[in-house]
This record gives sequence, structure tokens and C-alpha cells, in this order.
Amino acid sequence: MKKIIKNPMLLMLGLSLFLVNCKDQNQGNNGALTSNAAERVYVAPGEHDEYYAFISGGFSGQLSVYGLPSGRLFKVIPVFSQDAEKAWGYNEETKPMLNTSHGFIPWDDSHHPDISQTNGELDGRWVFINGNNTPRIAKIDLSVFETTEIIEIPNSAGNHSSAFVTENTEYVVAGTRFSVPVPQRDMPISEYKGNFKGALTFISVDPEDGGMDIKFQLIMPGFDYDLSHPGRGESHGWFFFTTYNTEEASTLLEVNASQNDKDFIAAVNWKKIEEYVNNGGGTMMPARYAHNVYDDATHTGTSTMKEEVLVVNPSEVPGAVYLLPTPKSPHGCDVDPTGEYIVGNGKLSADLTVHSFTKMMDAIEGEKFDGDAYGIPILKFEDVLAGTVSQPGLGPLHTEFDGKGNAYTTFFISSEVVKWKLGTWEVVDRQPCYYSVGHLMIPGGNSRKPYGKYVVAMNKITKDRYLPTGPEVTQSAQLYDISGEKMELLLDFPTVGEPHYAAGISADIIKERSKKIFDLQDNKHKYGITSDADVRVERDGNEVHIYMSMIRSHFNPDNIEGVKVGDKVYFHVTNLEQDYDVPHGVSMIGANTSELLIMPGQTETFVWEPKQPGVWPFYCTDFCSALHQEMQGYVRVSPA
Ligand code: CUK
Ligand code: CUA
Repeated sequence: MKKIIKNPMLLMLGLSLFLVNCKDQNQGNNGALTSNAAERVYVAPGEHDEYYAFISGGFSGQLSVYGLPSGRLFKVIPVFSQDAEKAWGYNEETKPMLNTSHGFIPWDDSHHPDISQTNGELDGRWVFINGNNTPRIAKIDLSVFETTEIIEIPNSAGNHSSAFVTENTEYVVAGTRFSVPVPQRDMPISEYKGNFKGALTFISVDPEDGGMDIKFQLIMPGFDYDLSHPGRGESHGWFFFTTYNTEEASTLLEVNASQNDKDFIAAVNWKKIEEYVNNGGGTMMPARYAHNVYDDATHTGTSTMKEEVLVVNPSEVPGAVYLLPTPKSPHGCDVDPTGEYIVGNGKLSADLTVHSFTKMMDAIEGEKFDGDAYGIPILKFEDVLAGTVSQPGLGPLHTEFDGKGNAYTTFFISSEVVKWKLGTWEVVDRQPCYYSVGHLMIPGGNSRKPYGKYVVAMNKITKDRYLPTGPEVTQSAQLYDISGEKMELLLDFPTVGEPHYAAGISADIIKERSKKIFDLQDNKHKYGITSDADVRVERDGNEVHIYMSMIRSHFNPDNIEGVKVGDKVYFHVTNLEQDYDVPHGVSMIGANTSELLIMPGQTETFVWEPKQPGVWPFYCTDFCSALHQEMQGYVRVSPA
């Protein structure tokens, strides 16, 4: 298992052999467990978990909320997806949130959540997450656990090295995975080199209301930008990106993209570029992208199409970008809590490479460069290397930190988490994962102050760990206690969608911020009402607007006449409740793309276009009281 495998084909072979191995070894084996594991993850009925974990849903496009250490699922927050449970993407208020320059895209592939920070510590205000496929960054407001802003990223494709935030949430950063023609145009794919570019996007975040805006895009050489991480402490002001395909090959057949012995970590001094653009630097270029904002007061999303973006080339800002050679296709790019160490996990390398920020700065100062093959100064590997963790496992992917001088790295192929020491680079512990772990997450691990008590491993393959459910088994996460010398596996828990990455935070911070109701008197929805005195039906041409209220346990009005086939009927429904946790739902027979779930104090709208005369019922869809079943009504539809 510790053999150095240089050839990717051998790696794949190693992988398949390993999977066979672990299946045999571990079937029904929970020997890794300590005898009191159950007690240590048990949260008694009515008690609360110690941490929140926000785990990405991969191709479900969602973000799910779990408690740790119990692994209990509390909520699935729809982000880039339609979700009937929340009416997200089904009501008129949230449909605009899923708009893009390509139209309504109610799906995406979400990978990396990151929680907002103040002074390098998690503040629990927002969590940001990327949509990979149609490049987008979303912001979820953690006072309401709802997606409140989505910004599309132009000039980008496969928005993978995203969405990571700087120490004071100055920026949320999005890096393109694919380089593409910038600007997009019809051209031969074989002319990739020199024409395809990689856009690294810096989205500013308003410190007060969190409003996002693309500040600038750095237009980099045609590499693939895999993952990224902000500097912190000393290295605050810098951002680091792992790259592969530094050969700038258009095809990865015949393993073209893994020819180079070393790829790079790109170090970007965003403060310097910020200063440059604040002084009028950069060029506005045409670029279409949607910016969707959900307004708190009106509870309504609006989508605005933007037409240009500010771009900067590295050559315009000398001293802002450097390349740090890093062995073979580095995937994860992780900066330790002090900001000194930058860990590059080379997927096709047997060693872990750790760079030193201090050494990097010294080398830059001494102008010790190894040319500038891409028009960007390349530093010498030896000059920036802090240390190497020698052959710790196979297929290193991601590293997190416990804040006590230890790092934890996942190994996909050898399917394990390896604990090692920063500074001495010695491996001190390892634990198997079931199976083929991708990311791992220590609550607070992306900040200056990790909590350091648990690590969650997010696995790519589940196989025999749960009851079978046909050809596909649930995706899975595993919880380890890392408070002692040795990691201890405590719990397996199923996840929603593929858990690519997660962000964890102390429950106290979030509990304090979490909103209980929306004040009815503050409801500024265009079609909102504040009491039963305002309910009415208004006709405007072939549009019928029903201003309806709902409260336990009736709709008002509940008998509606005067509607005709060919009308467009708008139900504007206000939940008059002012109690915690009493939403009502409503939909209409035949209104298959419209549905509402309305929180106390909110208004939502759906549109119904009746096709047949008759008397059609509607009812409340969320069990709300003993008379929930009585919460119903009729609409009479007459011929046109
Ligand atoms: S990840 Cu997106 S391919 Cu290693 Cu962050 Cu799973
Ligand atoms: Cu209202 Cu059920």
C-alpha cells in the first residue's frame, strides 16, 4: 500500500484492487469502534447537538443540515434545485432565483460550502456554496436557513475551486475548473493553448447586508483550477489555487495532462489587485450573467441580467501572481490555521507537499525565479518547500487542521484518514474509511480557530455499510473523535446526495441567530395582506388576483366564483400565523408546477391556468392542527 505509483493507470488498478480488499476485510467488521462509541454520539430526546454540519448535496444541488455528534438530519436547504418540500422553485417568489443567462436551470452540482468569517473566526452569518455545472455561487442566510442570493459566474466552466471566503468575508472566491475561450467563441478545440483561459473570480461581500458583486476576474493561463483556499493571519491578502493540466492540453486522452512532473499552486495577492482596480485598473468586457437576490422584506426573488465584468490580466499587476511548483495534479489546497503552511495534495503523487508562506515571501523578495513560462514568475520548488510528508498513503485529496498542530489528510485510494504533525511532517495515526473518502471536515477547520473535537469523513462509495436499496446505496459520512492521540471512529450516517464537502460550526452561534417568525406587520410583499379585512378577488383583464389569508384552520376566501377557462389565476396567500413553526401549504388540483409552503408572516404566490369548467378543490398540504383536514376550499370555473 505504500508503494509509489507513478502511472495513473496503475493507480486505477490499485484502486480497484483496494476496493475488493476492503470489502473482504471489513464486511460486518466494526472492530475500529470503542465500546462506548454509542454513548458518545447519543443525543438524548429533547437534547441538542453540539455542532451544526452543513454538508453539500453534490448533484442534488442542495445543502443539508445535520447535528453533530448525532448525525441527525435537520433540514435540506434547496439552493440550485427545485424542492417541493420547501416550495422552492415552485412559487413565483423563488423561481427567479434559479434564473441564469441560459434560462431557468433548476439543478446544479454543489460541492463546497464555507461559512462567513470575522477576524478569521466563523461568525455564522452566511454559508456560501458553489454550483459547478452552470457556474454559480449562492449565499444562504443562516438566520432563516434559506438561499438569499445567487450570482452566476461568467467566463467560467465547472466552477470547482469555489466557494471559499477570506478572513473577514471580504471576498468569496470562485475558480474555474475548465479553461474556456475568453470571451466564448466558435474556434477549433485543438487551438486550446494560448486561447483558452482560466478565470478566477473575486466576489465582494457587503459587510452589512452580505450583498455579493463580482469585483474582478483574474484571467489566468489555460490550466484547470481545482481547489482554492484563502491565506489567513500572516498570509491574509493572498489566495491559493491548485492547478492541473499545466500542459494546456485540450484532450486528456493518452494522459496528456499528467505529463508534467509538477503542476502549480497559483498564489494570488488579491489585496494588490483590489488596490489596482480601486484605482481604476482593469478592463470592462462584455459578459452576460444573472444576479438573483431574495429580498427579506418582500420575500420575493428578483433576477437581474448583468452585461459586463471587470477583468484583470496578471501582467497588468506585477507582483500579484506567482506559481509554486507542486507535484503531480494537486487536488486539495489547504492553508493551516496560522496561515504559514499551504498543503498541496497531489492526486498522482505519493508524498504530501507543504509550502511555506514565509519562504515564499523570501523567495519573492529575493527575486529567485525559475523563469516565467506563462508570463507569471515561477518560484523554485526547493525555495518554497516547508516539508514533505513522505508516502503517507495513496491518492491524497484534502487536508484539515485541529488547531493543535495536527493535520488530517484523506487518501482516496488507500481509503483512510491520516493524522500528521505540522513542522515535523511525521505520521502519527491513521484510520480506515468505508470507503474511498473524498473531503473531510473538522468544525471550524477552515478558520483560525478549529474546534478540533471531531472530524467528519465524506465517502464516495458505501457498498455494504447499510441495508441494500437496489443498485445504489445511500451516500455516507463517518464521524471520528479526534480529541485524543488516536482517532476513534464513532458513527456512520447516511447523507442526502453526494457529500462533497461540509462546513461545521458551534451550535450556540447559530441558535442565537436563528429567526422564529416573520413579523406580519413588516410584510412588504407586493400582494401581502395583514388581516382578514383585506382579503378579496380582483379581476384585471384575463388575470384574476386572489388575495387570500390562511390561519388555523381555514382559508379566506374559501369559495371563489367568477373564474373562467383561459384566465390566469394568481393565488397570493398570506399566512397570518404569528407562532413559531406553524407553516401552511397550498396547491390547486392540476397546478402541477405550482405549490406554496408559507411561513408565519409571509406571502407567497402561485399561478393556475384552469383548462376545464368545473368546481375545483384546494387544500392545505402541511399538517397544521387538529382541523388540518378541514383546511380547504373550492374555485368555480365557468366556460370562457
Ligand atoms: S471535491 Cu469536487 S470532485 Cu475533492 Cu472538493 Cu469531490
Ligand atoms: Cu394548514 Cu394544514
